[in-house]
Amino acid sequence: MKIAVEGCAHGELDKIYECVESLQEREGIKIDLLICCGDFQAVRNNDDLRAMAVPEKYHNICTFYKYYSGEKIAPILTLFIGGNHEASNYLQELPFGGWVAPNIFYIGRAGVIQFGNLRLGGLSGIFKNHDYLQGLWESPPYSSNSLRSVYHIRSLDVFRLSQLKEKIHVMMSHDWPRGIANYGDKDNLLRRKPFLREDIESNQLGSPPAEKLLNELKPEYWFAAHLHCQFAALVKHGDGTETKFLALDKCLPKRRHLQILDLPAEYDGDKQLKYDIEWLAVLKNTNHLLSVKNVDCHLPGPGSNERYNFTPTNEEKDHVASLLQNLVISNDSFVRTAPIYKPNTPKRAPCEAIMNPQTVVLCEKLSIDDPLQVALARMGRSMKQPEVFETMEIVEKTPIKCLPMTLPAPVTPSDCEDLSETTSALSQSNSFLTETENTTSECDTPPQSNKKVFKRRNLAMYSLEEAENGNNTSDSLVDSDSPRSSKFACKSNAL
Ligand SMILES: [Mn+2]
Repeated sequence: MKIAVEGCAHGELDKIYECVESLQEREGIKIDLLICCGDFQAVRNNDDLRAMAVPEKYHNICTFYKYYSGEKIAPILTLFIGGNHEASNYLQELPFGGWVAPNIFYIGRAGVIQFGNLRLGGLSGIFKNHDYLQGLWESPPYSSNSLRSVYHIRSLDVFRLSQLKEKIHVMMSHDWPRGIANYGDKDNLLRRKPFLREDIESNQLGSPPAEKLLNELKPEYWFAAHLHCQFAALVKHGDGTETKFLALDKCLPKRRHLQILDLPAEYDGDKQLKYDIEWLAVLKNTNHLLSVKNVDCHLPGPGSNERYNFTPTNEEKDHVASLLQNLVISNDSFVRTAPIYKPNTPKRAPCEAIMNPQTVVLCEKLSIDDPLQVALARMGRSMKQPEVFETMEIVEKTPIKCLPMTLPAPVTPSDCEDLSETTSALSQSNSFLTETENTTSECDTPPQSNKKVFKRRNLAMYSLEEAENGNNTSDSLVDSDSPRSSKFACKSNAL
């Protein structure tokens, strides 16, 4: 089995697929799977651009929209996690993962998926200490605050991953696990990225929860992106196992953004994308721990009276397997829930959360809650029913707006002597990482009340919680005729 790993994609799917295809031709190989470590930018249309935390000058439609509309089909099965530059409104439709376009699969806020006999895990977003313990409270329309906090990693997702006991082969995070710089050629890294010195020396560089997961899960490989540079490390665990870590650059000419992984045939299996039973059982076991409050919440641990170990038992796994029947994730389940891109349409910040049938079906099967639906219900709002947009509806050939790039040469780890070019675009990548000020703009379509078609059986428990807090009426939590909560004026702070 051969896997291509990409660092930050930044919407450059055309370029990435070109790279992979030219590599296949040159080497006479077949790549089975492409994995992308965040900043994927699954931007479907102009509105989605306004749900992405980037400065206005980066509001570029790039190339994902072609794969969403059906104008192009991803030539290689593609799996990705979220980073800090995403169409967050779209990723929020799929908290437990799903197809964002035919042949392009998002792993979810956190998740584990199988490809053949290979088990891949992912953690989306980046770590920010001040949001780590918060509930999953964000929803469109985003404020200047929630536009950023929406992609900050939450403890619940990390807690869920830490319940896994079966071997994870490949793990992905967007930011690096904290401390990882100490396990590779740190001096070389500092020569290329001198501004990282202070953070590395004070052990502030990277994500503490990713570090914890790396030490607990001990995957064979860990891939990351975010810092826009290639860096390899080897972590030796106490039990004799090892994790090979590799961070990759973003997709730019002459940058080390793509890595081919050649795995033994024992991983091949059926080479189909499948749900992971242990992971789904963890989701089911921990569903009651979901909080959608904009406050810190704490998860159970040793010393409390309630259950705190949610590693599924064999019975729990068997039960989940019986609920799903078929584990293969069929490409057919992809649904277009938002309009395809049309040039020259105004960029309006998304006001409404769209219900994605992929999430509805999975939640129904497992009897788990869609966090976004619960967050909205708490405010007396409901999700917009998807208008299902037909395949190839009005597919027009649209001009590529991204800057033309020459085809970058794919690299291998042995290929890391020539480092001079890696610092050249430093200032550019720096500015991209910077979180900047926003301007406020009016959102002219208020959220509509929609008759709910899909019911969620566990919503009652949240209405109880709400009644205790004295907010709204419990009616408003179940149906949608009551006015929206005043907490979210129809005003959106966007870029
Ligand atoms: Mn990033």
